[in-house]
Amino acid sequence: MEAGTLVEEEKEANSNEDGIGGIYEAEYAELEGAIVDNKHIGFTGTGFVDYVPNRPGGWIEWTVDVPIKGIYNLDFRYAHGGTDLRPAEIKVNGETVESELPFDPTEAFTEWKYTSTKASLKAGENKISATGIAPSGGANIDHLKVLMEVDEIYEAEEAKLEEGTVIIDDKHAGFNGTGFIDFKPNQPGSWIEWTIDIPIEGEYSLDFRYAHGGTDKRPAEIKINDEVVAPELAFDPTGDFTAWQYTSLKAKLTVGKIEFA
Ligand SMILES: [Ca+2]
Ligand SMILES: [Ca+2]
Ligand SMILES: [Ca+2]
Ligand SMILES: [Ca+2]
Repeated sequence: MEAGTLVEEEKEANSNEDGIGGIYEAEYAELEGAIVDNKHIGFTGTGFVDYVPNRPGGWIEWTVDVPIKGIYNLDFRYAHGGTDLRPAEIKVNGETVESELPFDPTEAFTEWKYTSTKASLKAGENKISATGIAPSGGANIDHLKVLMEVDEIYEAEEAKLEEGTVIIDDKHAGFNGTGFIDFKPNQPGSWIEWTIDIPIEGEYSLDFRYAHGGTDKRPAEIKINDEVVAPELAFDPTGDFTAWQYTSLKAKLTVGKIEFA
């Protein structure tokens, strides 16, 4: 099972996707040597920031609030319809984390792409800035996405198992780790229980990797800390015992035990 990404976390700043963090629009950030515009389509929020005038030194500074300390991806969504390079200096809380992050041409001012770096953020408010350093300043910036990925794999063969109702096997290729669990004998009621650690409470995606070469349906009941969160999660045929697929659900996690019966 993959205890995937934290999907949602309540916070006031903007929207959120696939991780701890969120999207911070450039047009709501603090600006110097830059203006808010909306004349090129495709942006999120209400517009984008254009470094105006086109010369080095303009900056955008976001205040980013994250719930826990850690390494975060900083993804800057931008467009640059010119042909020159428009790198920016990225600072976090006054320290340079990337002296020349590339913001290369995207072919059109309506073609938005991400350029990314990583930085350590502290819990609470962080100031993140992008200063245009090219002779013509920076690219047009739509938003900053700040995301800490929580992506852990928990092997079934290392989980807690009920003796006599499951076996650890490795006879079908394609598994991760050292093998897989086969519910054996084939009867209802046996279970796998994972204990998982998450950095922060929230809604996570739980992805179970499985194979089922038969034609019958093999749903499972999913419990978290003894509470049923999915009475019948589908584990439909995958066509072959070596054809591994994911079946997924989203659930709120605090600290965890995941039972699979
Ligand atoms: Ca400009
Ligand atoms: Ca925007
Ligand atoms: Ca495995
Ligand atoms: Ca079986």
